[in-house]
Amino acid sequence: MRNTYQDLQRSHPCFGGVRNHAGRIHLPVSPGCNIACRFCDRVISDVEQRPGVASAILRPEESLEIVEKALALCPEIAVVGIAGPGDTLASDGALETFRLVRKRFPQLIQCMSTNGLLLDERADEILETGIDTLTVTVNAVDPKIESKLNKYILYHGEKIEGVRGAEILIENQLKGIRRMAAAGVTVKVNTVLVPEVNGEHIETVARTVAEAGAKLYNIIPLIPQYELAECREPTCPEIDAARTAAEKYIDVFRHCQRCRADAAGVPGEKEVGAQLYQKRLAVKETFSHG
Ligand code: CLF
Ligand code: SF4
Repeated sequence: MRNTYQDLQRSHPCFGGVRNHAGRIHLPVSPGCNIACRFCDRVISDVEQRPGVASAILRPEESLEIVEKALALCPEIAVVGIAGPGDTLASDGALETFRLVRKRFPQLIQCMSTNGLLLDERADEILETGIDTLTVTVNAVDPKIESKLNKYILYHGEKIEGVRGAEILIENQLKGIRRMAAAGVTVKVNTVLVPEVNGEHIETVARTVAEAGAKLYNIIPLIPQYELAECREPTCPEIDAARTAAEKYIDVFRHCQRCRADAAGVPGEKEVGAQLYQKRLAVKETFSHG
């Protein structure tokens, strides 16, 4: 039986309206990515090809010992999340890890994050792992806007650029959200707010994902880097306005810490990742799909 949204508001640090002081550990088992967000430093997605960086990626079987140590260091940890550094469905590490963790630590809530390109396609496998919570990063539901945030997708062996790639991405994200929500998984949607690009579009995204079955919405301010290095970070009033617009349709999460893909501890309160992972992920500002 999966945890309900009501349970999760008490027990999951990213699904409560008020801070609940619960902890989470991220297991960095997903190196590669299958889309090209314009704000994502490609160092992160190319991680697989770089020997110096690959050592920071865990193998699924190594995760168990890490979780064990994390629980000893931080007993508040209630959630095992996988949020990168690439996409959780672009390779098999995340689903394999969830299966192993479920057997050894059945008490922990399992939380997966994805860009959603393969969500519908891999839904049965995901549901079989027993995850409780899912986050899908949906930055736009209009392909023209999405194409300004995403350069291309790699889909079934093909590189599909621009608006066409964005159309497929959005369609798959929404189909996937509907399917997972209908199966009883609590779905959160993250949107990276880039004022010049999707600033006026937040309300539409929030309404659309709520209609698809998402329960919670999280607006993540852009970290200006890579191709969007010239864009500005949203101001506090802009973030507030976006949250207010979204809140007409869906609950809004307000305590996001933009966690690293190898974070561990209580978000914003206690961080034990550095003690846990001998080498932190060799990436700059890690974008977590959290
Ligand atoms: Fe991690 Fe994300 Fe699960 Fe939370 S983080 S995979 S939902 S357990 Fe949380 Fe961190 Fe914000 Fe993410 S504070 S970046 S929303
Ligand atoms: Fe992939 Fe995430 Fe980077 Fe986008 S932000 S390219 S989904 S790793």
